[in-house]
Amino acid sequence: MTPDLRVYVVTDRSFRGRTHEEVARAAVAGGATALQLRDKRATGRELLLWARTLRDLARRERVLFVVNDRVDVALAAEADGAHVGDDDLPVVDVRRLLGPDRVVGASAGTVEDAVRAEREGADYLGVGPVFPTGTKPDAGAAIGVDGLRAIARAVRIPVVGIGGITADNAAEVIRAGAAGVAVISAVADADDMVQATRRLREAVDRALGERGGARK
Ligand code: TZP
Ligand code: MG
Repeated sequence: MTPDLRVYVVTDRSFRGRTHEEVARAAVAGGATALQLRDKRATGRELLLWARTLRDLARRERVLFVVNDRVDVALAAEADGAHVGDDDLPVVDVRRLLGPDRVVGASAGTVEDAVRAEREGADYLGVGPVFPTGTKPDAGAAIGVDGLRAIARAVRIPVVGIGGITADNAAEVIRAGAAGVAVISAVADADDMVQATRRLREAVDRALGERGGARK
């Protein structure tokens, strides 16, 4: 399946006391096309409960749902897939565990990482940080839209930009070759999360339209 990654909202409990469910509901109401459950502090048991809640919501609303880091939780919750990075199981093992039909996402900050993840069986890449971000202190230096463009050109699978993306710079990310934008604080820390998601969706759809419908 080719996932719709246009507006990919990563839930986070670090903003304004909002829960994963509150962020996810607002995101879907505003037009998010994909949800990722991300929580570095939760126990496996807690994560599974949230994963089931978000999985139900995502199914009802027909958006993609993936679990960050934890392939076991993704499987137990029957999520659509999992997203892994350098500290998690290698993509090749995640693919083996999830099988051919679930979605495997991988983080990549360099062309080399990206090409390897594609070869190992990733369905899409989260590429960044595109812009500086305070949300992930260990994310490394921003690669800019030029870094993103180089990665998007080097692989055939779709890439989403992540890191410091807002409705104001989302179009640049799409113009650099991304299939969508992944955001945390632009939604989770917004005064109005629904409206913030809607603005992202409008910016992405407009930029994709101008690019000529090339939705890799
Ligand atoms: N991976 C690279 S940057 C980042 C992650 C998880 C944080 C993105 O958060 P924000 O608030 O959208 O910059
Ligand atoms: Mg991870």
